[in-house]
Amino acid sequence: MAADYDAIIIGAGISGMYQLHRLRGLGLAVRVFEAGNGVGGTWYWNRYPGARFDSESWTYGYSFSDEILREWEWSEHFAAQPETLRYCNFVADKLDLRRDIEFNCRIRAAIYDDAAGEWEIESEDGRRARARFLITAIGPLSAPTMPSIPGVGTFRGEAYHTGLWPHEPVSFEGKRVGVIGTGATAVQAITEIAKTVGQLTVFQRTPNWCAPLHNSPIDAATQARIKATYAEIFTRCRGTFGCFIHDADPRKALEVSPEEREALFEKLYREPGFGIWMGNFRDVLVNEEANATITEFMRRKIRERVKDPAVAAKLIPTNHGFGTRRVPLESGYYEVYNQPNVRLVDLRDTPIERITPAGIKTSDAEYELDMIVYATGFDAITGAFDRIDIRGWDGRRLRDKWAHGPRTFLGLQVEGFPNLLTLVGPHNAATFCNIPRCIEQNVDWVTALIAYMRERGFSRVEPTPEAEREWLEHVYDTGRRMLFTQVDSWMMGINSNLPGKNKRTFIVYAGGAPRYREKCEEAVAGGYAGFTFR
Ligand code: NA7
Repeated sequence: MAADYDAIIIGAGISGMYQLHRLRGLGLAVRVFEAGNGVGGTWYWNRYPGARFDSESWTYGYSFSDEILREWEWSEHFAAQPETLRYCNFVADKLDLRRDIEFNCRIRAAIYDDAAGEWEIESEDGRRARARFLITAIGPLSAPTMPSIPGVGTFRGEAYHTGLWPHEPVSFEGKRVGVIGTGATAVQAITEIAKTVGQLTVFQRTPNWCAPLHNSPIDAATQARIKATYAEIFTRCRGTFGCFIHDADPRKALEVSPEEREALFEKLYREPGFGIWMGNFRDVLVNEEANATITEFMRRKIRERVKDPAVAAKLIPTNHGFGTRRVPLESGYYEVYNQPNVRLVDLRDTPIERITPAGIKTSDAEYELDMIVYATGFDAITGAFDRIDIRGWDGRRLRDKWAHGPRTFLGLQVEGFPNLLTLVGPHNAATFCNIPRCIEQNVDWVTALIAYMRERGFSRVEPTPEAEREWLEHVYDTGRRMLFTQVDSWMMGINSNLPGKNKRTFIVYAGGAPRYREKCEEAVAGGYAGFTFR
């Protein structure tokens, strides 16, 4: 049976949309399969209150189209989810993408047919399709996980996971709302919910170091300046570690005077965005002593902002330094705890025992609630892959191959899985990036590879075992120096709600986007060194 398409893309988020556009440009027949009822991926699913960028909007949008850059106007420096979803739809309209996207179609399995040299995918509702290339654009944080707490299904009130938020408005007015989790999502949601809630109870297991976002509207003059300087903005992003506009300060925290140190910390705390994380002294994320200086500064800030010292103490992380877990950016998060109708339950003192029909029961009390918001995160990076039965030649399962941690070459291909291309896959720089910047690089690279194969009449590409081994070593070598690898978080593959996810595993690439890009370019310059073609 002949293949239905040249390429199948799973997912119509930021990466799937751009990949579709680029492959169309090569004249390929492409079909995108998307579980949601619309484009946007992360921005389609994460409709929870307060969801917004932590990247500057004008660094986040696609850079490849002058027309899109010219026509689209971000209204705020850090756009909220509804605006970002509108942006995704604007791009889909502009590029006429929808005619090649099948919506409401969740892929269950993808099997490589070695004899035909084709992938066959099957959706949950039994639809099937075949193509030579299979491109996963399934997102790094797209497999939501519910807490493994007894009784989760028994609660009689409203219950929502932030990553599966309803499309209809949800009201908190006059309600007793409980939020489980205090990660980046929860910090945004809690701050917004607190504005209208009757009574809010936050169930916190591990506090995080949160820093001010300082969002603001973009005025006309700034809008004009942004549009006139897009080229420079993107060039700057390309040069920084995580493709953010912020770049590490060339000085080391331990080499300057305490006053100079304080001055930079204070400046960064007052400035918008991730500067305090990505634009800090260059040793704070790799040297414990340097890290202790910014950690102490952040501790002071929490104490200053939270009136009740006992509550402040609970909000101060004690098991990790600043920036060693994903830093939530906030817009008045700490002040929420000064409201009389907000209380903080520290699960380290009183763990949750069960969810009951009426609310949440901890070891010392039962909290009656009208609504529970699960801000409990995702099965990060590999989770979306694990949820699809992906089988390469000889029927080998990707899930099995990655059972003890992912193995890839460049985070884009896997030995034993020919013609499978994994955008934003594990060990890919896009996992630690102002993501569209890395997505464009991923997609451009994949597109060039496919063009190369067509020119030369190759039908099959796969990395060599040696290339995969060397990449794994490189991922570990570059990651090891970072302090975050010594801390439990989703960035290290930890998820307390899933069996087997309690051991730290390298799943991201922390060598920095510029180095990653170099590695990708090196492979190309060497005639796609590390890959075998047929
Ligand atoms: P995160 O950062 O994984 O946060 C999940 C939160 O939920 C975190 O505070 C967890 O505490 C908490 N959690 C998870 N399971 C439980 C149980 N069983 N009991 C109590 N508390 C629990 O996910 P987010 O959605 O906030 O952010 C994900 C990324 O999305 C974010 O980094 C952005 O880049 C976008 P824990 O820390 O495990 O103790």
